[in-house]
Amino acid sequence: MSRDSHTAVSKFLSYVLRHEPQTIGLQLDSEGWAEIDALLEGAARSGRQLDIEPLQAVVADNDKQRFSLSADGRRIRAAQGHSTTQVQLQHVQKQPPERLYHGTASRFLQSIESQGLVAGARHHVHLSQDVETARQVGQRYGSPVILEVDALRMHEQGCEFFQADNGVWLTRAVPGEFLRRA
Ligand code: HQG
Repeated sequence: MSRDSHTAVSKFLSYVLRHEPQTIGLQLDSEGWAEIDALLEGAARSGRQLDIEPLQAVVADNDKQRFSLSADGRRIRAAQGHSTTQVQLQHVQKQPPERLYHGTASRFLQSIESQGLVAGARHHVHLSQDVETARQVGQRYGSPVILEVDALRMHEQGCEFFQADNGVWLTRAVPGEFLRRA
């Protein structure tokens, strides 16, 4: 599969598995799982020809392991990043490392200084284990800025942290007192 069509399939899967499953008449369970047959049928009904092989190739090769298959191979879900209220993924709670990182754009800094990090449309704030990953996340929105999060101290004060199947760290919000420029 060409890189372009790989990206197109990945974007389509993100759209229906994280945000708008109803646009193809797809039902996700509360853990985010969809029947692959129903997804392919829903895609076809909506005029999008998607076959099982490219779908499996995107799951296997995805640069960020965005999608997982169930053990029986019949269901698929997005690892994280949901905004649809159909899903309340029970991520495994975990003690975070001392520091985590958040990449953002300089134009958001003023607002982040006054409100801390908020989840926005997604269910969680996304944090990275290393500075380089955070930089890649931040540069999607403009000139990147890296914020360091006192994750362990937050955790010790009762904030829950989760790690998604693909290693991304998640928490509900990060108050300003736990943030500094890296
Ligand atoms: C910013 C991609 C103003 C926040 C990436 C971010 C990641 C605030 C933007 C994953 C704010 C939200 C998530 C505040 C936070 N005021 N701006 N108080 N608090 N923000 O895309 O973390 O390709 O929803 O800094 O690689 O950028 O989708 O979150 O810039 O892993 O798999 O509001 O999405 O992965 O943007 O990215 P997003 P994110 P995928």
